[in-house]
Amino acid sequence: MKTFHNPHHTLHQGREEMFRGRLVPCHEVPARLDFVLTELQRRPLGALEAPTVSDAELDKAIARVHSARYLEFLAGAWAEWVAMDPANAQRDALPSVWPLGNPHGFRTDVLPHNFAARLGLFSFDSGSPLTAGTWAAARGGAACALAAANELLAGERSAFALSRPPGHHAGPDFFGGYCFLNNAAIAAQVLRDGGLARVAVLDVDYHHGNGTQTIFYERGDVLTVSIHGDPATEYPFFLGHSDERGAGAGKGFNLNLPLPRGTRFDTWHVALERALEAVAAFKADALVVPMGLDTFEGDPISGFMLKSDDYFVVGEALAGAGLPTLFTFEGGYAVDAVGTNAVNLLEGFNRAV
Ligand code: SP5
Ligand code: ZN
Repeated sequence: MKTFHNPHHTLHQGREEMFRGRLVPCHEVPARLDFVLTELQRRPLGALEAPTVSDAELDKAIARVHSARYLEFLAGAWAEWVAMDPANAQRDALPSVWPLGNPHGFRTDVLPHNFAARLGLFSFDSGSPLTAGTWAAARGGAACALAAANELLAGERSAFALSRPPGHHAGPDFFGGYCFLNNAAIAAQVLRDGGLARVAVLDVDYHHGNGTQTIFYERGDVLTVSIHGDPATEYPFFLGHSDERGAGAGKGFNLNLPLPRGTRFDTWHVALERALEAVAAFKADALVVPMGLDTFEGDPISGFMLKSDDYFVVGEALAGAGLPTLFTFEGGYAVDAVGTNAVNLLEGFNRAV
């Protein structure tokens, strides 16, 4: 399994995130990726390289998933933030005002001139600082997703897009949950555009993959499945319930398997089997796995109880789907365990293929 890692990831380095009225140190830190890299050097799974894709190909792949006005905003956000106040160069941009839901609510069709207003328009939380290097880092991550998808299209059994910031909370035109570009969705769409008729996404991060669900909600060609902490109590709260089954042409092609905080591996594994049954019934041509390791018992912001050895079993079970499989790197905030847990899962997959 080839790994494409993002050499630009350290350009995104948020300082603080808003949490219950306080600014607390960011959980989503560069060391997360470094721990995975170190573990991959210790236990190699295959070649480890930076992606080499053309700017044109990359722009095209990103624009298949995200709206033009969102991408324009993201690309220019830092310059605008600093233009508001030169002192902003020393601070991360965090939104503080949002247009609440339509219909008959605030308008989202008219772009405000005020940058702070647009920062809110294109986001859904104040926990995801946008920094000087966020765009470059996120773009480097999308390049990893694209390169990994190309790898599958060339006939490889698997590939790993190792990048941060993560992606699965980012929607067509919003960031949040530490995510800016939805790497898993970009990969899934590249696979579709490369000729695969049906692509399944099986999200195993602790948090519901709301961005990915939203991107594909009305489509029948991409199945989205997510196993996650019950949104009644867990972030992102406002999506991820079991009655969300898709809409229009996508009706029946979204499956949410929420589990209560405190869930242990035996119960989680039953949900994984259900998820894999849905993938099999869909007759997918490829599988994309947004791989979050925040299901780990030691995770500081999550509530499942998986142990490091359990990830071997998760990888094996995913391999059992028998599909070309692409992994992205999502959450996992027990920083010194995230390398072990990620490579355990991928090694479990490799052993079983
Ligand atoms: C990709 C991903 O896993 N995103 C998760 C985003 C979760 N954001 C909300 C986290 C709340 C953090 N709680 C801070 C506790 C401080 N003691
Ligand atoms: Zn997560």
